[in-house]
Amino acid sequence: MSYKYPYLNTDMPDKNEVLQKTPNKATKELIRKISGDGNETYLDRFASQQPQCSFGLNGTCCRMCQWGPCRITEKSPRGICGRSQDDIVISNIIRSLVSGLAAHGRHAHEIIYTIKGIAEGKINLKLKGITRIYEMAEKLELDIGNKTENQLAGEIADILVEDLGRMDNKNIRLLEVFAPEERKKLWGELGILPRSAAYEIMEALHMTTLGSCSDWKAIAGQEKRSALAYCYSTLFGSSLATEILFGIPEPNETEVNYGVLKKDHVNILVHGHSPVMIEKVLEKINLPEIQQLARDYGAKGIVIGGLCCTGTELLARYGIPSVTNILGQEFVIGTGAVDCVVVDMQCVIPGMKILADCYGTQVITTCNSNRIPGAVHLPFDPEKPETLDEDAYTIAKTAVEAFKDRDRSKIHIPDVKTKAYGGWGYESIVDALGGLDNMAELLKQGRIKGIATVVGCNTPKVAYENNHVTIVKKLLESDILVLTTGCCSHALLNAGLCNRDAVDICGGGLKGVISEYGVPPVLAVGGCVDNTRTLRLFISLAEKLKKPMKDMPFMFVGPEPGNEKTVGQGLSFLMHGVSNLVGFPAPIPVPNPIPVKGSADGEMERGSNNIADYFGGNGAMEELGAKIYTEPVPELAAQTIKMHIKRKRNNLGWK
Ligand code: MSK
Repeated sequence: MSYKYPYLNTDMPDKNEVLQKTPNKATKELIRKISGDGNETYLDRFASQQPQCSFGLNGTCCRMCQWGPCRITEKSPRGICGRSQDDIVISNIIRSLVSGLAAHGRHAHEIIYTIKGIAEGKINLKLKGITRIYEMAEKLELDIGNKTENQLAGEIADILVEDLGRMDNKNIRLLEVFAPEERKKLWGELGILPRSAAYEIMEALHMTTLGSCSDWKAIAGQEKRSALAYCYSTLFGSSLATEILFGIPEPNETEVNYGVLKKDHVNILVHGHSPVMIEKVLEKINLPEIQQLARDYGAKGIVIGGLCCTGTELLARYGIPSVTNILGQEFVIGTGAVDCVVVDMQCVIPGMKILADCYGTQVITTCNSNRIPGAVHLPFDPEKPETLDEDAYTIAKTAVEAFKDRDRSKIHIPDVKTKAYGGWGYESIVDALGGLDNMAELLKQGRIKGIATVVGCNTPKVAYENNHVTIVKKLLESDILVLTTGCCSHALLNAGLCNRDAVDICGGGLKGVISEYGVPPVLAVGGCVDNTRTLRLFISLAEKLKKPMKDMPFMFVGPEPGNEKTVGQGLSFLMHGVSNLVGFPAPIPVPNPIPVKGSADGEMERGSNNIADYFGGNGAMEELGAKIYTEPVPELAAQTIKMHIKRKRNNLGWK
């Protein structure tokens, strides 16, 4: 059964449909187990929320002042203040976008201030990304002279801080040094070059508050400006700073999936996005006394498993097994085998703690922005790092101590483990595929028909992980190389697609590439901020082939959009001329087909509204050379992506 939403041209799945379609056998077992234990998950709460509000789904509810809420209908086409549907819809979207920008900005802030703390000798960590320090210093034209690596990193951090918070009318420095010339010129002509994350958030909220801007096109302009701030200040800022801090990732082989947990071990999960505190906690867990403590309590050892983007960061750097993503966080608690979850920031849902209480799992929060009632709280603050070592030790000890007190009678760990090859970065992809010249040639010859970055969250609105996995399998069959990050990467890692053995499902061209170069068909490139690695690759390949980005056979795919942060991910690529495909209609009224006036044979034409026409029609295409497609049915989504890539190749004269 599914929940019907005819005005969106789609359905949403109930628990039975998820059980039928979700690709991971372990997930099915755990959904049944948790229900059998009498506990609820997001699937039950999603059912209680049915039907979801049509105004919310269409983005036509305005809550940007205290006169409303106002809802747009045929009877009331304007809000109380006179605001139009277009103004309301675009304002809701930009507010989501800048929420995501704020989240990544806060993430960037923690990482960059950690670098500053290390450079000033206040934080007891060692910078590992020396190559990145020198590359950035050169790009930012710093005077290297006899400066130490820490001094240079400190100077780079200062520039990244300016990019987060600059108020005067100057460009984001990372945009100046990393964006393609052709795009910088275009953005300049469109008047959408951003100042900083903070300024653009301020301006977006300002423009959309009561009595401010009532020109939807001007708000759309601010949306594009904010998307560029998102991309270059917070994504590039976080990703590059993390590489300076912890080093550039190298591909490594490991095992992933729920079966990495062990009944007779202490099982600790790490969750969130910013792995600074956890880096220290790992150091403490490896201390002989903590290992001994685990044995004293009867455990045979300690297992660390990764959730969400902290999970993908640790997989990339240390080959630490990842387990699952945002919508799997309750399922893994339902194994009853998790002793402790250490969380930092973002994507930690309250339902996880509710279930943790049911299974006796300890939750430890480590970021002041992410408090959870009832959790042990030991925050990391890079500006007050004095207790970092001591707190990390307490976390390691508390996590191990949780093992001895827990009821172990409800444990069921699905026996599902998958071999995976993760930890790809910009440099390692280019090296593994024989250099940029060779990669460009592989694309031109059609051995790789195109590259899709398939990324992002999960949503309860499509059958869990089914869109991610189905779309990617179809793309591989058609010789489209896939790069992935974030929660999508957990689905693909667990499905065995980030493993060379998946070669058999690829088309002939891609099969040959995989066999020749020894790469897996899906390259897991890290957490959600690491989409910058893919963007750098797209930019470099377009430059190598002397083609504008908009002409290249590339696509951004977000099959299961969920978090507000996803809005900026897609728009970051759109701004570069890379079209998007999203797996569920955005909160924009769907342009439902309407009968052609006077047609006797039932002919239909595409419906229309300004915002859908801008993003999904000719507006963005004419301005940026890219548009957004929406398709919730995964088989049709894959078809759309293949057609898009084929069209690009035809226009380039490539077979
Ligand atoms: S964790 S932002 S649900 S990818 Fe980065 Fe996953 Fe999306 Fe959070």
